[in-house]
Amino acid sequence: MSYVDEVLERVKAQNANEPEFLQAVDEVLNTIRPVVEENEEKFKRDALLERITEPERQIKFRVPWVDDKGQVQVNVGYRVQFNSAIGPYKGGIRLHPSVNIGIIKFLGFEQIFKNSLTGLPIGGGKGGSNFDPKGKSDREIMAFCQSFMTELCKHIGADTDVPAGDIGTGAREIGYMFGQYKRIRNLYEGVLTGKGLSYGGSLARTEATGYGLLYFTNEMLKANNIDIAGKTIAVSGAGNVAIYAIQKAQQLGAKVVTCSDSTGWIYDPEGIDVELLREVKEVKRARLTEYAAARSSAQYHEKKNGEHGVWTVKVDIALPCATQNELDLEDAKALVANGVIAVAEGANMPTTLEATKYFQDNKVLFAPGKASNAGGVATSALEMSQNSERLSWTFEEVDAKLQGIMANIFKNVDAASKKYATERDYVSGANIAGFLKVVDAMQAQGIV
Ligand code: NDP
Ligand code: 2IT
Repeated sequence: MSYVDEVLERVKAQNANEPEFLQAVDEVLNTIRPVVEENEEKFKRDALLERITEPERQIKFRVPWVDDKGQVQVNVGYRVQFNSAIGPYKGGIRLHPSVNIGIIKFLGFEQIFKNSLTGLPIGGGKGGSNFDPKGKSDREIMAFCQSFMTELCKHIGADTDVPAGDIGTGAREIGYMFGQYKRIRNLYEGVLTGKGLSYGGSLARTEATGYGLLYFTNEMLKANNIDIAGKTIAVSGAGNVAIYAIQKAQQLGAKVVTCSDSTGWIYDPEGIDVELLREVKEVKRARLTEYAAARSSAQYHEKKNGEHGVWTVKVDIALPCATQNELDLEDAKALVANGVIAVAEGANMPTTLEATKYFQDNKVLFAPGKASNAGGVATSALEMSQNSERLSWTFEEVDAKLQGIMANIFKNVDAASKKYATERDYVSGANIAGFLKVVDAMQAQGIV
């Protein structure tokens, strides 16, 4: 049995109840085979793959808080510090009722390679809680965030581990967490990114993941002689990544006709009104029914079990920006039958392994999230740099750096796919390019 297969079996046996983590490991280990085979003996002796698939540290803690009725609620908090070979742990905090250790481990594992691809000195980590922010008052959100940080602050720091936003964690939550960190640790430092502009946040961090997704998509299309202008796009999600993906797609001359949230989806053949969407989602924190009510061209579809939503619409490009495994084989077949030419992941692992393979087999250009959504964490690293030098750069400076980083990621992913896999296999390209730097650093640092 090959070394990769041995480790895959071991990881499956040891993490049997963590399907998302197994899925992420399966994809990465299977695509880095050519590099592992070149170094099989050394990697095996050094247990390199065993080490890279085992988090350096996992923290699990109780998060008690008092709701508006005076009732005490208890959630579970997590931080997985996966790999610090190339820099302090870096990755977001997810607040969603579905959160469990397997989901946080999958996200932390993906983050190792994504962060490596940015070319910036950041290791991989992720955190979160099964807390559900939906329907909570501002005071309840603050109570939760303060309790969460009261424990988490013992384990993080500007040079140790720097959390940020993810599903359910935006500027409001980061603000409450930052306040509590500063209060307990008595340190004003860049311990979190995605901060407000008045207390150390970076311009363009809010937009960065969505904008970066479009910069990457555009690079991929240009390399294949395709113009994004005039193309029709389906976006899923209606959160931070989706909103700024829609905005940048429109700035590049494309037309985005869909978006979705956890309860329904919109088809708007005139093109999504992004300002209205921001008002509904960022300001009112309301459902997409409010978007449809305010816009006559929009059709609202309630989400039903087994219904395939935005992926049934005929489009040239699909950008899944909501959550993991939201695009399955049936969706992929529908998109291909409708003539889709490119799929780029804004979310983390939104496409199932079977759907990814179907796209690749059908010559659809496919950009994996760890490359195409890396603009968010890259700009977080730029926020860390600004905090360290106690300066703030202009929007244009940050945006220009983000564009350069995304173009560079595409160049490296493309080159790695050509060198080690097949041309246009950007999944293999991303995993290999991300892996090479981390492995080099791990080997240089000895058995740790
Ligand atoms: P938000 O919380 O801002 O938005 C998430 C969106 O997806 C919301 O519209 C939400 O619906 C919808 N959604 C969430 N979970 C589900 C679900 N289980 N089923 C259906 N819809 C769902 O999160 P982000 O935009 O920040 O994150 C979206 C994705 O992008 C995630 O996979 C995240 O890990 C990834 N990502 C985020 C980055 C960032 O910088 N924020 C960076 C890189 C990747 P509703 O409005 O009803 O809540
Ligand atoms: O998945 C991700 O890359 C993020 N949620 C952003 C992480 C970060 O540290 O900015």
